[in-house]
Amino acid sequence: MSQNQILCITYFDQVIGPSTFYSSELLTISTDTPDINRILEFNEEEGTFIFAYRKFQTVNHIFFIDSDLARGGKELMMITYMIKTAIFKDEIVDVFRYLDSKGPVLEDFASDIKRLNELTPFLHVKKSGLNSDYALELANEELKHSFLNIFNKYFKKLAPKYRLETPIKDKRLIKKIFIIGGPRVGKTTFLKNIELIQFLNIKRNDLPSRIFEVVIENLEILKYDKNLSQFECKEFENLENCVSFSQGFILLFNLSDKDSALKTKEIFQIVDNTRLELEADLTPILIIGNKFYDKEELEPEFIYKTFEIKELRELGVKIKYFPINILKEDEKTMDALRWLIKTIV
Ligand SMILES: Nc1nc2c(ncn2[C@@H]2O[C@H](COP(=O)(O)OP(=O)(O)O)[C@@H](O)[C@H]2O)c(=O)[nH]1
Ligand SMILES: [Mg+2]
Repeated sequence: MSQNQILCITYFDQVIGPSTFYSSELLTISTDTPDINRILEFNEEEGTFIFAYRKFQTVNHIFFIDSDLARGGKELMMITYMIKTAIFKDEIVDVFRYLDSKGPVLEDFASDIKRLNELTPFLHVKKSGLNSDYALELANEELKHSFLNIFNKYFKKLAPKYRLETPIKDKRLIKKIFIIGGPRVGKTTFLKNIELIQFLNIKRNDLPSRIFEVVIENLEILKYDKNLSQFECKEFENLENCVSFSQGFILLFNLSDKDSALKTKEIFQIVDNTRLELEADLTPILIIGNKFYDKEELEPEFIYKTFEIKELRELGVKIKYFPINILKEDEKTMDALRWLIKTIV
């Protein structure tokens, strides 16, 4: 089976915690796969859910097996099927629909696993201190054989009949939302925090919010040099290309620091001048004043004036200002992002 698909079974070991029971491929940091064990740590309800994670999109089924040996009388297990995809809107919808449709297959798979008699006693064999990638390696031949029979049967059922594999994206189709701001205003913190919020929200299961999560993956900090003469993003080393492929901007500054607002505006002005030279339309702009400390905050009037919010709005630009402590106010952060994404999607 191709590397673009992985089927993985995890369980909650009473001694070690979340552990891999078996996987079609060893999951390491370098595989770019989500931390499945962490998913299991945060979820203890039976059910099927989809989780979008950078390069992998996953469908997961959590289930219990009755067991006299387990604390609470139940073993906790999870089946995860993931497909590697690029992160652009249209394809992602297809992949999600596909994963969504595979929920019942995961449920049948779980029923078959539950019928493996030797499984629950085996889950309680002490495995700590033993060096193995998967718990299954320590099982007897009979359990291994019967488990792998089921595993392979369902892996086949899950595999797409047609190629879902995403080709290398044409650079011209790349769309970016750039985070722009002066030094130490919280750009990295903002990005990291959004990833975390997304992770903790994995239970929200409707298709629009999944697409929303995926759009988040197009966020990127626009890099610049000290003199503001050189700009680059992951794909492009000049400002013209970065701007050409932008679909929105997030302007970030420190809400207690006037100079920080002016610096962010200065940087954005260079970006916008390039946009004007390219005769491109101005894409939506989200402005976030990051509330850092308990210090006094800049007046909204100053911010409106600095960023020319009123004038731009009159020109038909979608632009909105939100004061937020990006480190603490997750809900507000997501509301602001939701506003931006709604104007784009
Ligand atoms: N108290 C507080 N500190 C923050 C906040 N946002 C960022 N920081 C801190 O400010 C520093 C600069 O943040 P960073 O994200 O690296 O800024 P960047 O240079 O714009 O990427 C770091 O030490 C962060 O921990 C915030 O909302 N509140
Ligand atoms: Mg940074």
